[in-house]
Order: sequence, then C-alpha cells, then structure tokens
Amino acid sequence: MSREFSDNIDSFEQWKSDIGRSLSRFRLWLRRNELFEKSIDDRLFKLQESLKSEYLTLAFVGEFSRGKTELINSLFFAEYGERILPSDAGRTTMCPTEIFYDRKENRPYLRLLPIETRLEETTLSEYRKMPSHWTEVPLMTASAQEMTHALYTITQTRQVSLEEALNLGFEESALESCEFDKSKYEIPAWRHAMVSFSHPLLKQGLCILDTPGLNALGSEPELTLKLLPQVQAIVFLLGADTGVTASDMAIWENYIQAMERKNNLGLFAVLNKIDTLWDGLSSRKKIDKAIQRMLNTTARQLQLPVSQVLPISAQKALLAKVRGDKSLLIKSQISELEHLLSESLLENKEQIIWDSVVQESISLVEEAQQLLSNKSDRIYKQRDEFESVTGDNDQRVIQLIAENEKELKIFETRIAAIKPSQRLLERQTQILLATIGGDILSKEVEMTLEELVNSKTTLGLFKHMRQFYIAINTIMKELTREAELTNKMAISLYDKFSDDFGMKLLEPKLFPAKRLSRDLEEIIRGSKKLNNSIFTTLTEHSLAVRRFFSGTVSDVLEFFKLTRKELINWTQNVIHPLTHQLKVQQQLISDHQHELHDLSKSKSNLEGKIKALQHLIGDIETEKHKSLEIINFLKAQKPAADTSNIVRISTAGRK
Ligand SMILES: Nc1nc2c(ncn2[C@@H]2O[C@H](COP(=O)(O)OP(=O)(O)O)[C@@H](O)[C@H]2O)c(=O)[nH]1
Ligand SMILES: [Mg+2]
Repeated sequence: MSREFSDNIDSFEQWKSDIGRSLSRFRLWLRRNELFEKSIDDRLFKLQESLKSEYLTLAFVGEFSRGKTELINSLFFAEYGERILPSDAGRTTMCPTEIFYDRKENRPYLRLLPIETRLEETTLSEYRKMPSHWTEVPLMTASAQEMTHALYTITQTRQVSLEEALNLGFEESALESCEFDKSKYEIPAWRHAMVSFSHPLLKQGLCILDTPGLNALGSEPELTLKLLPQVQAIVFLLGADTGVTASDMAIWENYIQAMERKNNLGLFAVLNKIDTLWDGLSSRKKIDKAIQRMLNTTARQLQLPVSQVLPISAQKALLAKVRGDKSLLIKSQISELEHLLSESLLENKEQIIWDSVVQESISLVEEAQQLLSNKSDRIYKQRDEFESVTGDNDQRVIQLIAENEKELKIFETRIAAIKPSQRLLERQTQILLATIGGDILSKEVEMTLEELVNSKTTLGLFKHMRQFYIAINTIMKELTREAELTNKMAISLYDKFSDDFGMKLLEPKLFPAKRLSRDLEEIIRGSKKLNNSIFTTLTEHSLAVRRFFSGTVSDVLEFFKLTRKELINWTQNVIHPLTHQLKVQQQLISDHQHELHDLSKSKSNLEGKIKALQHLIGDIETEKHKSLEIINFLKAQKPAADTSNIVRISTAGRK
C-alpha cells in the first residue's frame, strides 16, 4: 500500500501511544497526590490495554471473481513480488479469510476451520476460542514462494454427494458437479481461514477480511451479522467486465445496505477490471468515455452519487507495482482508492477510540481534579486560621479548636446520615439487577432454545424467534424504567451531599440505560433485518437458520451479562467520589486538629506551620495545573469531524 497509508498508520499509532502515555502520567499523578485507589487504577489500566488491542478492520465484499483477493494482493502485498493470496481461484473455492497479526501468539500461522463444522450448532465466535478445532498450516514468512504455497491450501476443495452438500448449507443451484464423477459435487474444504503474519501494516493493527461471494455470505449468517458490522471500512467490488449483475445487487441490498444506520463506517464502491475496457485500438478519450458511462450506470443502480464509485484495475496495479511501472500504476487508478482508504479507516477508528476510551479518561481526571480542588479549598481555610492567630492570643487557638472539633463532629454525623441514602440506592440497584437477572433471562432463553430445537419447520423457527424478540424487549423496557428511578436517586444523593458539606461536586455519572437499550436494539434490528434476507434465500437450510438464531440468542445473553457487570460497576463507582471526598476531608480536619492542639501548647512554631501549609498550597496548585494539562491534552486528541470525502453508508440508497 502507498507510503501515505503507512504514514497515516504510523501517526495513528503515535496518537494512541500519546493517549496511553498521558494515562500513565495520570496514574502517577494519582499516586503522587495520595489519590491512588485500586478500582480507579484498574480502570485506567484497562483503558490503556484496550488502546493497544484495537484492530482496524477493512473488509472486501462482492460477488466471486470480482477481484477482491487480487485487490488485497495489490494493495498490501505487492512488495512480495508475486500473488501471495490465491486470486485466480474458481467459483466455489475461497472461504472467508482474516489476515492480521496475532499479538498474543506472536508467530505466523494459517488456521483453517473444516467445512464439516457447519453441521454443528457451535458458532464461529465460539470456534475462535477453540484452536484445537482448526487445522494449522505452518507459514514460512521469509519466502514469498513458501507463503504463496501455504496460502494456497485455503482454496482446497472436497468432493461430496449432493445430500452432503445440501446438509452443509450449500444451495443446489450454486453447486458444480465434478469433472470426472458427475454424482459428486465440489465444495470448499474450509469454512473460515485465519492468517497471522508479521507484515508491518498488520503489526500495527490492520486486519483484512476477504469474503467470498453471495453463496457463502448467505450460508454464513454470522459473517454478515457479526464480522461485517464490526469493521471500520468496506470495499464493495464490482467488475467492469460484467457490469452490475443481479447477484451483485443481491449482496448490495441484502448485506451492505442492511448496515445503513451504522455510524463511523467507510464504504467504497469500486468498479474493478477497467483494463478490460482498454482496447489497443480506441483512443484514450473514447476509453475514458466508456468507463464514465459504466460508472454512471453503476452509480444509478447502487443509488450512489457517481463520485462515490471508483474505477480501478487491481490486476494492472499489482503488475505495475511488481514491475515498478509508473505509467501503468497511474493507469490502474489505484492511488485514489488508497488515499480514501487510509483516511477513512483511521478516522473512523479514532472516533471509536475517542468515544470509548478518551471520554471516560477525561472524566476520571476531572473527578480527581475536583477532589484536589476541594482539598486545596480546605487548606486555604486552615492557613487563614493559623494566620488569624497573633502574638500570644491563647483565646483564638482555643476558639479554633472548638470550631474544628464541631466541624469534625458534623462530618461524622453527616457521613452516618449519608449511609441510609446510599443503602437505598444500593437496594434500588438490586431491583435493577433483578429485572435483568440470570433467572429471568435463562427461562426466556431456555424456552427459545427448546423451541428452536423442536421446531419442525423453518416457519416455526421464525415465529419463536419473534416471540423471543418481544420478551427481550419487555425486559429492556422494565430495565429502562427502573434505571430512570435509580438515576434520580443518585442525583438527589449528590445534591444532598453538596448542600450538607458545602462542597462542589461533579454531576454523578448516570447509569446509561438509554445507550444500552440502543445497543440491544441494534442487535435485534440486525438480526431481524437478516431474518428477512435469510427468509428469502435460505428457507431450506434450517440448520443455518438455527445456528444463526442461536447466535442471536447468545449475543443477547452476552449483552445482558455485560449489562449486569456494567450495573455492578456503576453502583460501586457512583458512590465512590462521595465517600472518597469525605475521607480526604475528614483526614484534613483531624490533621488540623492535631496542629491546633500543638499550637495551644506552644506558639513558637506558628511561623513554620503557616509556611508548611503555604508550601502545600503551592504544591497542590502545581498539581492542579498538571491535571489540567492532562485534561487539555486529552481533549485536544478529539478527531477532526471532517468526513466529506468518505462515502458514508448512511448516504447509500438515498441519493
Ligand atoms: N482483467 C482483470 N482481471 C482481474 C482484475 N482483478 C482480478 N482479475 C481476475 O479476476 C479473477 C478473479 O479474481 P479474484 O481476486 O480471485 O476474485 P474474488 O473472487 O473476488 O476474490 C482472477 O482471474 C483475477 O486475475 C483486473 O483488474 N483486471
Ligand atoms: Mg477471493
């Protein structure tokens, strides 16, 4: 891929490590200021880890033989000097392939999941966690030839009877009988492939997803429902040699437009193989006109603005790169695509990291800053008290001791008074937990699974699945209602606290019931949308439908499991800033009391005590300033909102 792309990836890595470093700085800051708390430190550590583990995924989607694999070769692997990934394969041969660098295993491998696993109800995500079910092929990355040879195994096929092929989820119309034994059919030997090797871009977190055509998309709902929605960008390929065919349209309408509402997704429509329009006899102008005509037609059919369909020749681009032929490279028009990809991929990813990591980090720093600021208010007051003690005014010291004692008492009673409200809040979150508790859910899920297993017809399967959606929806509504109540309680607890103690506090972090409910809707909506397309293409394959539904069920279960975790976390964290503030303040007052008693014995050290507090104030001001720097730095990491040159999926279908 172009220099620009790797430069951009470099700056993305830089961006992430800058954020990571400022989180480290903040963790040190907390320790230095005696604000270290294990729960907060753990959270920060997790945020740092998630920064490191983020993959950037780019998927190539389209009907078979549009040149997806060839394009991947020319974009990423041209420096090997040959076709690393097999891109001259026949129609049924390629399985979905993920190419990435496995940081944990830290070694190259090719893992292949046998096609027979389709007979099991185990989902692809579950298989991912079970390496022993995959066949492993060694990868010798030092030699291009060895690599090519090893990767060729991805295209292996098997010969099976018609019945076996149908059982495995293949459609009869899509099958080809074998050349020598007409009673047998040729099917791909593998269901999924994972390639890990240490290419510079992959090492930086790029993951490439190569998908086969419509048939495989149709029989692997998990691919379309799970893998595709997670990617940062999709390149949708069409061929200039075929134009937009009915099956191209089926993929576009059923799978790509289905993700219409997804934000932060870069989508590119590419018209590949424009070299088939270059004929030696026509003038350049004539050829350009022909390409333009084709682009117009394609754009109309996809309902995209014509500027969003890019003409390229993947094959000639690969050739040009291997041979170092500059004029051919220009003719292949690959650079425009490279430019768009490098921009949108990173920009989308930055937005996601900003939303999920940086915003939370900022609020943690702000919370700590608030604490320090209340601490310094208290110390200013104590310094002023010392300064009001002049000469040998014993009376003043006695008065201060009495006032301080009173304040300490008030603190203690108020801490005690906050306990009941805290318990009330805890009880309310128990109610919340119960609404999404394991019991209620497992009853629902068990019922659904049983019905899924017992359903005689695919129609029955769909009916039960609809009932499941309704039941889950009811549970979520209940959760949202209870969560509103809980949030109100948290707000009033905070109000009471700042009134009672006369301290400034940040707003409590509310339980994000609305966001969670949106996330669940997203799962259900995706599932329903796919329902419709599976319903029309896959009615025969009840196993695929079953696997798909049990996939939805396990997604929903996983969602509620995470929600429960989030709720428990929230309960602990919402009270935490309050109790933490109280502890810090209480400590300050009781230290001050010691000092005052000291003064009542001898005032010889008054100057020294004032100086010490003055010093402390100076230190705190410096530290406050440092926390402000961290906040400002993090805020400045907000990705630019300019996305004008990215084909947003939300514009697809609505010109
Ligand atoms: N003429 C021409 N052929 C191409 C181009 N890109 C790919 N092909 C050929 O189209 C066939 C299918 O390519 P492949 O990458 O395997 O398609 P996929 O099934 O979409 O991955 C192969 O024979 C390629 O060499 C191109 O830009 N021009
Ligand atoms: Mg391919």
